[in-house]
Amino acid sequence: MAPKFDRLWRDARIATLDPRRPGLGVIEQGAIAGRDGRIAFVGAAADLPADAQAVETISLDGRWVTPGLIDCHTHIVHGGDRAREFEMRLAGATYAEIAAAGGGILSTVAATRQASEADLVASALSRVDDLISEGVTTIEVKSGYGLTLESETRMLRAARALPQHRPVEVVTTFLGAHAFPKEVERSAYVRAVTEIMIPAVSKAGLADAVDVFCEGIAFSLDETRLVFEAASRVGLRVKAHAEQLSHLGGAALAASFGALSADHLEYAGEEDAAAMGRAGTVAVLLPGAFHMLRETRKPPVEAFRRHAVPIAIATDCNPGSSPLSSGLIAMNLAAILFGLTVEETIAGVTREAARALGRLVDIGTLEAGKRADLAIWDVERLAELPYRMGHNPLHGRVFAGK
Ligand code: DI6
Ligand code: FE
Repeated sequence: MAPKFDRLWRDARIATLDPRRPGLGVIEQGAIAGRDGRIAFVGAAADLPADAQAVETISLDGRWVTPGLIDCHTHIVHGGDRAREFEMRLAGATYAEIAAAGGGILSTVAATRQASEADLVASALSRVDDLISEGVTTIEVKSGYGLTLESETRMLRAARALPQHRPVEVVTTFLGAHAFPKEVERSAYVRAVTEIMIPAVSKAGLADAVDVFCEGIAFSLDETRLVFEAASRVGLRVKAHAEQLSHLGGAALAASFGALSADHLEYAGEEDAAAMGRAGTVAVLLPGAFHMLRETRKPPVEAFRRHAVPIAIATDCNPGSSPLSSGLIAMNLAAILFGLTVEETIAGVTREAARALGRLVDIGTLEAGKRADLAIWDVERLAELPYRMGHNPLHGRVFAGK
């Protein structure tokens, strides 16, 4: 019987990212077929069964196709913005002065606590639309601007509601351990996170993983360990904001818990890279935050390569340190500021970002059986994706075959 497809894309140049093929897994003169939202065929057009039929056949006129992009680290759900604080920083104010004037993470906490779930969804959607317009099909969203059980779960519910409004997959992360709320004593807050919030969020099925901001100005290494232990008790995978502003050891600790990823990593070193390589923990680089904070210390990319640490790139879209809602600009910044190759930048927002979310079985590459999430690009060379700044070459975007 002739194979029946819902849709067939022909005359495509395909970067499959299939790890069984070299480099980006390129197929020239390729074809992709979708059925029931999944990829039913991907390969050379010449290998398509001669009697294959599709309800709809689309010629891509030689355009490039990549997997739909994946933004694996965002704080896209939050109340308010910090434009006033940005103005103060440009006028020379220090972080401490801004915090004393009510700024910083806690000002976003105040704005987020005041926002209803509908407010949070509405404000997030404009940023989600920015990402979607550049071919993003999966977005990770963290909580962490509520810092009470009620407001953290409201953030997670808002994140989980986004796919009701847009064709996109959302993966949620509980980040109650982002900052210490003013009204609670430090150890009491750690207990609230580990004994109340993590079990409750897990029971409600609202989080896919647990994250900690492990930093001198946030959670100590010992506090981070307590949070990881609580996550492990309820069977949730962990990840960490680690070695962003100083070296505390969060990346190696995360690796010892089999973390999905360690993120930021400007102050990480050879030993951290070795531990991450052994554990299969992905290095998620966030060049938007590096840029906005005028950081000069760069993540140890050479060490990650030496220890075969997978490298992903994300926007870290948040109102303070990275008000960035462009995956393409994140790719450009990672190439220019951190020295990633074109192949690394493309793998970093597709295959390796899927790996960082524990979703590589289903997304991140173009292989038969995976969800049919495609980004179709009006470019001659894939290098144009990280090369051009402020130009959007997306021709089409397919989410789950549509
Ligand atoms: N690291 C960051 O750069 C952001 N969060 C984090 O853990 C900062 C978030 C903010 O400033 O609102
Ligand atoms: Fe972050």
